[in-house]
Amino acid sequence: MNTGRIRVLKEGQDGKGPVVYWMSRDQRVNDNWALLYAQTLAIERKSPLIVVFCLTKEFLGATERHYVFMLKGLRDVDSVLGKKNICFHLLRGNPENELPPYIRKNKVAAVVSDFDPLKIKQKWKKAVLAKSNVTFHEVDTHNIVPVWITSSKQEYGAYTIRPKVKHLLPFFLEKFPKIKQHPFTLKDRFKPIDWAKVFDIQTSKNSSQELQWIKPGEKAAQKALNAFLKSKLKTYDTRRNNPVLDGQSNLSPYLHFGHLSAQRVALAVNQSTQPQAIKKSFLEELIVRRELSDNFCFYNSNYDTFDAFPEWAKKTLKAHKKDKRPYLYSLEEFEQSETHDPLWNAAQTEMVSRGKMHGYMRMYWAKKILEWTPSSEEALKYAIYLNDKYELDGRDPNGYTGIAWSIGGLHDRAWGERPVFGKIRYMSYNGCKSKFNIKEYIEKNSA
Ligand code: FAD
Ligand code: FO1
Repeated sequence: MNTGRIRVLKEGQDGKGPVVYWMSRDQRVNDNWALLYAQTLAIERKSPLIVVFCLTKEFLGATERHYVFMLKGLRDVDSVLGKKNICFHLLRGNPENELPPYIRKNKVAAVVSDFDPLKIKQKWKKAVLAKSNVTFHEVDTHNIVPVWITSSKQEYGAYTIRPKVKHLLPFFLEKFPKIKQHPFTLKDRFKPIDWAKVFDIQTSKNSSQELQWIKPGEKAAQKALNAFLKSKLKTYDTRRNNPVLDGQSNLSPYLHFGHLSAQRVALAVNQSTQPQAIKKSFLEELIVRRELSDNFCFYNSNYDTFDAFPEWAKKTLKAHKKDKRPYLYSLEEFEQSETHDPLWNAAQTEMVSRGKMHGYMRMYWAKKILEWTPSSEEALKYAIYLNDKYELDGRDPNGYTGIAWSIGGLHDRAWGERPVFGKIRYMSYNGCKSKFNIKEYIEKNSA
């Protein structure tokens, strides 16, 4: 594996015990560079290997439907690891409280963690590092090109990061080795996880929270990828921006929870027999746009605030701060799809009921929140709150970046000046009407 993916966060004195992979973002066994690297360290040390996941009570507004999806994926991880003689341990509570005592008690030899640019994760990691002096490595197994390799600074936009990623892809878009049957066994067997109990504690009985259209876990993710390659990749470019067609891949929940590796998707798309131009349009989103989001969140810790907007955008939004808004809605009215605009209401309803708003509508949805709230700061807060509460792929760098793009012109350029938006790119109901059958979209997504 290309060792550029690994960062040494701490060189400590190694314990005699097992190597631990602290799993968080990339919740899968296959195609996981952090797990592969942890196994290499464990085999070198002739140590057992344990995967540890810290299950927190809440996470950035996640609701029951998100926890059910995630926990079902983790239950699969537990059973697949068991067959490889790798233990899976679920700690309850915040990593900063749970991990340091766990590391001490089990005389952990070394810890490998996966990479996540979100502030909450950086905070967890910093706190755990401060309280434990064991060797600690970090592996970016979410991006194809590790964030710190692609660029050492926040990029202006797709046009500046694209050549950097393209140049580095040949060194990182490599095949995945398989996880080995682990040769060293943990002496004192831990008792198996009582998953029924975990679900009881974390979720209430009403399984209505469970989404019917998408199954969680690594196997389901692989199936969804195969189905996409077989029947949807070829029309992706022409259908992906039409919200009444099911033209997108629907892979984002799997990528968000790490049930599927973007590298696996890219390798599979490259191997497909589709023409280059078709592959290119999908890979632009999957690689350039997605890795641009991690670049933004990693290098700009204000990623969920007005401060992260480009200077030109802050200036123009301030200049139009006092403009009269054509409509004003409260967070409740937005949340209940109670605006005057049936198209916007349909997008909100799609997100609440299905847990996944169509990508094209997310831009319109966020931009109208800017237009119908007293300030861009308030619009940002509302958009993030709703996006993280309802999107299955929410609570993700792609979300903070997509919202900052829509409301704050991030990674975009200035457009013709107009009330409220200033030079921020505008989207209108009539613009949508000229692009797709909004009547059909509204009917399909009415509460
Ligand atoms: P496809 O069109 O099939 O794309 C495949 C993959 O490419 C996606 O899964 C994603 O990983 C990546 N991708 C596609 N479009 C983008 C994009 N614009 N930016 C970054 N990566 C992209 N994406 C999330 O994952 N979580 C979010 O919370 C989220 N919130 C958004 C909010 C707003 C206001 C906007 C404008 C965009 C948001 N996006 C978010 C980005 C994009 O809309 C979704 O990634 C996409 O719709 C997911 O559906 P899909 O996997 O079927 O997409
Ligand atoms: N990561 C964890 O390490 N522990 C959790 O309990 C946890 C809960 C959780 C709930 C919803 C959700 O969307 C993500 C959650 N994550 C959790 C983080 C997730 O694995 C991703 O790392 C980030 O959300 C994406 O950057």
